[in-house]
Amino acid sequence: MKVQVCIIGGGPSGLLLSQLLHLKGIDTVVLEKQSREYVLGRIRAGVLEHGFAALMREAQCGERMDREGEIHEGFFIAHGGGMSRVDLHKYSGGNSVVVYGQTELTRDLYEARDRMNGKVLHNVEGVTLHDLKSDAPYVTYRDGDRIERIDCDYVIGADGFHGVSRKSIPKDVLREYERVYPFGWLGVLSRTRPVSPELIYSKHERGFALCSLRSQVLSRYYIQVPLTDTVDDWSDEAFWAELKRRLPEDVAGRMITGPSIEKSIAPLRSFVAEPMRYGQLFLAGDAAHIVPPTGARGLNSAASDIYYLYHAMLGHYQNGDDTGLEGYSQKALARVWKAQRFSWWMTTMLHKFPDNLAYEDKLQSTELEYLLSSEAAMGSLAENYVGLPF
Ligand code: RFL
Ligand code: PHB
Repeated sequence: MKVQVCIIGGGPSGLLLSQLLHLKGIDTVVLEKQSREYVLGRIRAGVLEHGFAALMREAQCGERMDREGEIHEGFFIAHGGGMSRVDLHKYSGGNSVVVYGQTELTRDLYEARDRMNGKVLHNVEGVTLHDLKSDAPYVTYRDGDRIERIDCDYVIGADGFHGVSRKSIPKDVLREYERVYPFGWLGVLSRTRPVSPELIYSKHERGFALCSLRSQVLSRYYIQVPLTDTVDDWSDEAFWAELKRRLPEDVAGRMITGPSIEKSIAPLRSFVAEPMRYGQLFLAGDAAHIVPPTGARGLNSAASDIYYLYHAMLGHYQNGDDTGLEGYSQKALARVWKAQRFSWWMTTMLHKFPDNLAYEDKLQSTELEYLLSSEAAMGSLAENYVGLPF
């Protein structure tokens, strides 16, 4: 097979780029290791910044998101038994976020690719990248006993944190920056009415908690847990009891509980790989960077990579102008690091750090008090949460 752009990974990053390029007549193929059902079974992000929503519309995939997604103009921070509202709309100059699940968004992207006869291959094994430094790179994968080969102009590594693309860059070229946090998030999805129409981020002595949602009949809740915990350690009853303990009394009192329909633990990690380009390979999304979910930035950082790559590819194929491709890594990383900073800051401010000095705990509480008392600090939080400009 010969295509212009070979995309590794059929998560939101890979599918969105494939869809955008297809609409401009640029030929792509997406190679995905898992089945479609598996990809759609992963419960992940829920909050989309407005720039991402605009990109979904540009990809002709925004219809259901606009119909079923919820516009959120603020969220709450619970602390010391009370709650403060962060008015995103007011402090970001009229912006908001869209609450729409990554699962639904990925489903919309797959359906759009199907409608346009896009090439998305599932269950591919042994994906290997070749000759990335030449102007004739190619990708091979196993299909049963056969080795298939795809020749292309460019390879996009959109295969997530555990993918093969980043690992194809020589170790002496790649620089990795990482911070692993000493806790994870236990998440529960439940077919219950959300306790609050807007998200609640809770800072509590027992650990962080988050009340999120997918719709007015589907709730998504998280609690901070030690890395040593497993899902089996947490019955539904134990989860609900602990969640309630970490929320203000009135919120806990109106919490509707029910059976979990998904329960998983995600470790928290900050990670950036530089550069995001090696020869004809371009990394995008979780393949190049990970944030702890506290700032709701992960998927949104992937979206800005895709935005830059999409425009860089258009420059190349439509105008013979490679400045976008040349500048991709630097431009993408500048925004990636801002999302890293924001996610680290939110995580540090709201979680319980078991090894903190009493002094550090005091500073942490002061950080939150300062935030809630300062219009300038609120403005900074809001502009980052709704998404910095691409
Ligand atoms: P993905 O979604 O991991 O997709 C990569 C795809 O590549 C496939 N793959 C391969 N394919 C072929 N060959 C190989 N060798 C391959 N290896 C892997 C994988 O099967 C997969 O399908 O990366 P992508 O597309 O870059 O998307 C990134 C987002 O998924 C991620 O950043 C977000 O989910 C992070 N995140 C959140 N982001 C937000 O912006 N807002 C949120 O509210 C938010 N909440 C979250 C989150 C992530 C979470 N977890 C579980 C990590 C909440 C949680 C709990
Ligand atoms: C979610 O709904 O999964 C979610 C929302 C906000 C976050 C993280 C996760 O900051």
